[in-house]
Amino acid sequence: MHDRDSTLDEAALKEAIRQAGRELGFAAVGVARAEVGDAAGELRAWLAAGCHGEMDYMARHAELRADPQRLHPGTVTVISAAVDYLPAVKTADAAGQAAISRYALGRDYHKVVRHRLQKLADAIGTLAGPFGYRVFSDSAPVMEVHFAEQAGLGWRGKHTLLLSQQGSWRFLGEIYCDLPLAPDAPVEAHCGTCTACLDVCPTRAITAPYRVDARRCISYLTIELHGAIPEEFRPLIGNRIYGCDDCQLCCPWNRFASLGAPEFSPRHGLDAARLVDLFAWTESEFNERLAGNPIRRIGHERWLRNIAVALGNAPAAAEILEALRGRADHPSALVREHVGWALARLAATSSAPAPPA
Ligand code: B12
Ligand code: SF4
Ligand code: SF4
Repeated sequence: MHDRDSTLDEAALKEAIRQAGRELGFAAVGVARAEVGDAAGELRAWLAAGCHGEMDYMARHAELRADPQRLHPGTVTVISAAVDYLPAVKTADAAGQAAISRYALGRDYHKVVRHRLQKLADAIGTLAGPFGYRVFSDSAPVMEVHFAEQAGLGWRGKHTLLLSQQGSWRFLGEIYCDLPLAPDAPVEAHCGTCTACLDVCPTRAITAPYRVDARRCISYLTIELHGAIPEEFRPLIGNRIYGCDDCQLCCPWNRFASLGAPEFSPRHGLDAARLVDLFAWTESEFNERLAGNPIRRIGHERWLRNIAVALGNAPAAAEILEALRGRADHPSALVREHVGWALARLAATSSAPAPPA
């Protein structure tokens, strides 16, 4: 294994790592054994049921996900870390306003979290001497929620996300390493009899406590899915054009959440943007304005697809009809089809008889 320059004992080293994590702005840092146990079987069952939809990488890398040593040889310990991201946002309730998931309003977390983890790994190297490691944040087949739970960072909420008494608005990241640190103890779960997240989900994607069928989840439909959004879900998507926060917004524990780092604050007024304005962005405006933001990954075509659906769910105002008609001849068949759907829906809803007074 590695040589230790330091005289720190195991417990003192772990405390020093936690302290270094706090200094780097992590909300929590904990240690887990690099073993996935029963979670591997549950992952396989979820895949066998087809819940991953078109996310082929989930099936392709299942064995690496279930076996940390295969992903990074020599790994015996997972240092799990959480970063708060909740931005102070304006509400997206006004008619014609776009709803973008809170995690995607500012800088891309993949880079921010991995950069911070690299600094934590450097600090650990100073404390413990040279060691073998690799850092991740949603960047490789790693069972992030499982390790965070095992490391005592919180419990798994019924919505499947990691939840703690400080809420769930947290990104997760890990350091796989060869330091034989003693694992922390998992914390007790505090969902109790609450089922708010299951009840509130607009598309009934939380099909049972602790199980999300991604094919029904608005986050999957607006971010991961490449082709047409199934028609049954379009009216339920409302004005959500990128991701969905509903199962977290309703969670009672999120009343105790802290605001996140300034990097995650909304850019370009994305927390209060109008659908018609975002729909008017050209491809180069999309690429320029969203440089460094996670939304850029879906590309301009899917951006227009998503906004077309939201416009179809908005009130049939003249400027909305005009914006949709302006994209009716878009070169992409995907965009044209969603624009056609939106125009037909607005025509049907605006000609429907008004309800009796
Ligand atoms: C694939 C993925 C998705 C998919 C699938 C989500 C899912 N729940 O599986 C989609 C695109 C839908 C998605 C959406 C979102 N995601 Co996501 N996603 C991931 C990813 C890459 C893998 C998750 C995974 O392994 N899923 C596979 C299934 C099998 O795992 P699981 O649902 O956790 O199931 C476990 C248990 O619940 C149990 N289980 C499964 N079925 C059953 C059934 C029963 C009956 C029981 C008892 C148990 C059980 O076994 C499983 C294995 O332990 C992780 C990053 C990572 N590498 O881990 C981020 C991650 C989970 N996502 C994250 C976020 C922020 C989101 C969104 C909030 C984004 C948004 N605002 O739109 C939503 C939330 C939706 C939700 N309620 O899950 C964060 C969550 C942070 C946190 N606090 O936990 C992560 C950790 C990324 C990160 N690094 O921060 N995501
Ligand atoms: S993110 Fe939205 S659609 Fe997905 S499970 Fe949560 S509430 Fe349901
Ligand atoms: S809404 Fe209720 S059931 Fe869902 S994660 Fe939060 S506490 Fe648990």
